[in-house]
Amino acid sequence: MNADETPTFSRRSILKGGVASVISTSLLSFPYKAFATKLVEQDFENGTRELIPYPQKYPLLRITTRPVHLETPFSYFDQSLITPNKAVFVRYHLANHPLNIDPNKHTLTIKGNVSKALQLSLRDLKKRFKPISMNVVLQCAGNGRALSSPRVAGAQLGNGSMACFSVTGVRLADVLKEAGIGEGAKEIKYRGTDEPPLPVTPAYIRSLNIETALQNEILIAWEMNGEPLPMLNGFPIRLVVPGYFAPYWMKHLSEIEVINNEFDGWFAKEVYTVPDTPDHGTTPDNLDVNKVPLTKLYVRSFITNFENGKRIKLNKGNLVLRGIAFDSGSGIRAVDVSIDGGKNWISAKLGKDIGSFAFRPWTLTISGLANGTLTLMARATANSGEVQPLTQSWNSGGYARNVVEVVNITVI
Ligand SMILES: Nc1nc2c(c(=O)[nH]1)N[C@H]1C(S)=C(S)[C@@H](COP(=O)(O)O)O[C@H]1N2
Ligand SMILES: [Mo]
Repeated sequence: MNADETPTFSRRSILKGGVASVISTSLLSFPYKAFATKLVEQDFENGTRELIPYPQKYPLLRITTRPVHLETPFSYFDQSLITPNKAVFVRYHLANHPLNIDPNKHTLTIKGNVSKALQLSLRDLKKRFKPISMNVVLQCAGNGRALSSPRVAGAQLGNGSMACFSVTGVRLADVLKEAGIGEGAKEIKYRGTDEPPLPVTPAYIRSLNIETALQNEILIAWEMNGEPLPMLNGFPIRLVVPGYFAPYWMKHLSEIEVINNEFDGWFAKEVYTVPDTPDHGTTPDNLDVNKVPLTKLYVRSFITNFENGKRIKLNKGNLVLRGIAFDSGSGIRAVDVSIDGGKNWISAKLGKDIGSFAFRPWTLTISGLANGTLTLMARATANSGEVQPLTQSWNSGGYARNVVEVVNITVI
């Protein structure tokens, strides 16, 4: 981490000041060229976003202010495989999310069908369980929603609601085993310290079945990229569910209850579901279909060094393409690239593997190109055999987009 990554304010001042009072001060540096502008144009209708600085964050694309909802400018993904903490997107459902948590007072309660209920401080977690670090991809279920066709309601997200970073924490399984899961337990139901703003608003509560919850890679994490979690990304602890969509990754985790039934709360049963059809799609005139919860990430890939509509010059006659790919944890087997809109495909060279739950970088250099328009596409295949589709199935939530994205560029 270089010098300009050092926060120019103390954690204490952020927490005390709250988000609203510090937003107007220019505390943040602008180390990246993309941030020289105040507006970012994205390639979909009504895609212009303001870049807004928040505490512990570079200026990010504003989606909403209350709750705070920010996206990472896409150009960022070309600058480093690991997303710096300051660049990681932010999303909340409810306006009353915490702005101030004392890490010495915050506790995690484990209760319900357990032989020994626990109340653990951050210190207890660090002291009593074995810490694990791994690289993971966090992706919002609605990442790319604004590209849905026909358009759908909900936060109009480009593809900046994803990130890859390292996390450090302890295994959820170790903590659950310490509490002792009782007979007949079916799920864990868990929440953070966010409070619903109105009595009629459902709290943000999620659940996972016990079998999944006991998987080794699920962590209760306190560190991101070697530093405490930024406030807006879940300080002081969040659940990390590698390979699963972000709604499972509870921020400010405060309570886990072991239950003997299936939790049917609003945020578990009503949202984050997709049609129970083979491609998980339907049509706008057929919304009355059975739904299944969205769980694991779908395989995706992106070209990161060109955005749609750009006019570019070749580098010594060469076109150099760079990008990333990820899936739900089987790892990336191949990325194939087309420059002619999908007629011909060329294998890209996969870069360093930093973990099967992380972004996998890839590159491809194509030489001897003439001037003109190129239709670029990247298509990833996971080790599981899952391949990105060439056409996107549609669902009313705009969830789980993973179609091969098209990037048109003109060589001049
Ligand atoms: N406590 C809490 N955790 C939460 C949410 C929330 O609203 N409250 N939103 C979830 C969703 S839908 C997303 S996309 C991710 C966003 O994580 P980030 O803000 O660290 O990017 O947090 C998840 N965990
Ligand atoms: Mo999300």
